[in-house]
Amino acid sequence: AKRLEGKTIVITGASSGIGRSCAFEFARTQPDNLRLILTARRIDTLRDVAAKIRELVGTGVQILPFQLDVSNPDEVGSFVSNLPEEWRDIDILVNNAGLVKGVAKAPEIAEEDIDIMFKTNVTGLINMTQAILPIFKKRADGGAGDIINIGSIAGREPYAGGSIYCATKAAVRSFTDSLRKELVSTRIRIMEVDPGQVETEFSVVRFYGDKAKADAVYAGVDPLTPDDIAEVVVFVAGRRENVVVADTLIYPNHQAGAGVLHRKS
Ligand code: NDP
Ligand code: 8X3
Repeated sequence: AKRLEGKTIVITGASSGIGRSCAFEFARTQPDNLRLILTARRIDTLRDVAAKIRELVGTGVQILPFQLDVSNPDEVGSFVSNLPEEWRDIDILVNNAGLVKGVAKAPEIAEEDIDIMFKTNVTGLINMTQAILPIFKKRADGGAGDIINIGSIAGREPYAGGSIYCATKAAVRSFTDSLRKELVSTRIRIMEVDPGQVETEFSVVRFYGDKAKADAVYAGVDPLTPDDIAEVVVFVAGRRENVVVADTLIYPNHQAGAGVLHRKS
């Protein structure tokens, strides 16, 4: 826990699911001295998350809710310069914002769905990384800081009805691995956390708000909770500086691949 003391952490997609849980878990682990910059499109929801964290841990954790659409390159480009000065010395970036739209198969995939998945999951994550890296690179030893990218089992095992989403997560994986190699002479750590099935708003978003369809995804199975993934994210961030947990894959017990789930009938 001491290792996270005084850190400034940016989480994208902190209004829901895994990102939201990461905010709580960082705060719970380091309640005395931490700065959390919580970003997403829904600023009111971020303010609620911030209030709940303050209720739980008090004011040792400073929280800045900040509206940011990672799919908008201009917003990402001005993100750091729009932060209050004392919030700009970022130590950890959790690139979590992401989404899936639909289960359509080619040639029926809507152009706008293709576009939003790539803009958010791939270009957004790359733009965030490029926005923050200059801060890391100014530090001693060639630079220091952590980037934790949320990938997915879907980036390792593509499945029918998920071609675009799977392609975006495979792109995250390639970008992450290249980046780690580019930065090998620095103290900057590039880490990827790949969840299997986690019950969040993910499926509600996939089915365009249809809650019944989303619930059916989790019927008869026992998915991970977003807190399960947050524990791993905070664990990798909390290792001593010479330890890089480069890559992890986390399944619920009934899962053994993308869509390979034991379902109680
Ligand atoms: P949720 O839908 O619960 O959360 C997604 C978060 O991303 C929300 O906070 C949302 O906030 C944010 N977001 C979406 N688009 C943007 C955008 N353009 N700019 C900024 N923030 C955005 O889903 P999860 O918590 O499950 O998803 C988090 C990550 O985990 C994603 O990258 C997802 O691909 C990955 N993942 C999820 C798995 C699962 O089974 N649930 C499994 C493997 C990986 P807002 O709408 O307010 O902008
Ligand atoms: C989410 C996991 O397999 O439901 O990234 O697409 S999957």
